Amino acid sequence: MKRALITGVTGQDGQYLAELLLAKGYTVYGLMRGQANPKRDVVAAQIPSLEFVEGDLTDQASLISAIQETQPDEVYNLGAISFVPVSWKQPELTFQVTAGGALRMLEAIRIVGGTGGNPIRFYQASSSEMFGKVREVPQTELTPFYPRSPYGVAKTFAHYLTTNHRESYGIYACSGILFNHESPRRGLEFVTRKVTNGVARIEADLQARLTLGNLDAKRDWGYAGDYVRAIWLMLQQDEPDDYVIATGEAHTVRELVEAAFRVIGREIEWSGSGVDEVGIDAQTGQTVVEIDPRFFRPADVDHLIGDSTKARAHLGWEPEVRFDELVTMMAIADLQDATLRSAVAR
Ligand code: GDR
Repeated sequence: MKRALITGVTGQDGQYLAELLLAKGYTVYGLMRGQANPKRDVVAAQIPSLEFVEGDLTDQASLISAIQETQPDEVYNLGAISFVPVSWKQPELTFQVTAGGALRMLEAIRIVGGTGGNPIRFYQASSSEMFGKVREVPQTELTPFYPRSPYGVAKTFAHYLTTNHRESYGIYACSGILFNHESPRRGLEFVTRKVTNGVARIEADLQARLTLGNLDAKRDWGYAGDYVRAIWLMLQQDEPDDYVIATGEAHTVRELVEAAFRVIGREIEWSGSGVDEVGIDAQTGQTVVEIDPRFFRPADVDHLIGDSTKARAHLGWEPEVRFDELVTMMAIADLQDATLRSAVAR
């Protein structure tokens, strides 16, 4: 039976990946930091078979101990400060966790090594944010990086370091360059969930408006459940390599808003421009979307769209959930939740 260690197990991808590996018969350990971490109970209730091991991506010795204790066949490094705007406010912490965490985990693997001729395989969660101010459209494994945030810079460091440990020490180490991937488990701070949750709350009369930033940003949004399959496949190959994981279809934030309102049968019309742009409910004439400059970033990434030809050819991976289906899945989950809350409030 294989053993896996996941960092970032309390996040969206950590949970989906843990469930996938457990279903495949793995023993799965989640790295858990802090004292009485409240997220532990939440994840333990959700995934009862998951085991925990103490450790922190900013503490080298704790990672060495975690590897020694769990003796994993595979390590999935998903832990990061993952909300891009936080990285301008706390750039040093972002570097410590997102970049330094990958360095420390790779070093822990190098130092401890595997048991009985069974070397540890390593997965690094790289990001389309590394492409930033994109040099070509769509982006492939060969597209040069131009990160536009401290987060993107930290992920780029971790990406190159993973390649470096592969080439310097012969570690089976892969980076998955994952484009945005979402689900009903996505945090409320990310734009997809903010929109589907906002639309559900508007429908349930719990809020009047959605307040957003840059409506023109384009993203290639896929389903997290599909993307963790690709992550697992990367560590099952004969040779380690890096792969872009994307749907190949991009939409603006504006289109995301329109799609989410369509789920509740409302059509949105846009009026004005820049920070004065508003989204109006075509039937009622009410303003349901407005812009707040606070949600703009010091530098944004305007047009991400990935070409995952290599993953499709080498891994046999295909995304199964498309944009409209994804938005519908998220909006329906949020509608159920909002309806319940609204009933309780009454
Ligand atoms: P991103 O995701 O930065 O791409 O990183 P996010 O959903 O936060 O932003 C996507 C785009 O939407 C625009 N936007 C808003 N974003 C948020 N969060 N809130 C708003 O109100 C809003 N209005 C417009 C943003 O400007 C941006 O252009 C995600 C994270 O999961 C990373 O960790 C991961 O590496 C990448 O995806 C791939």
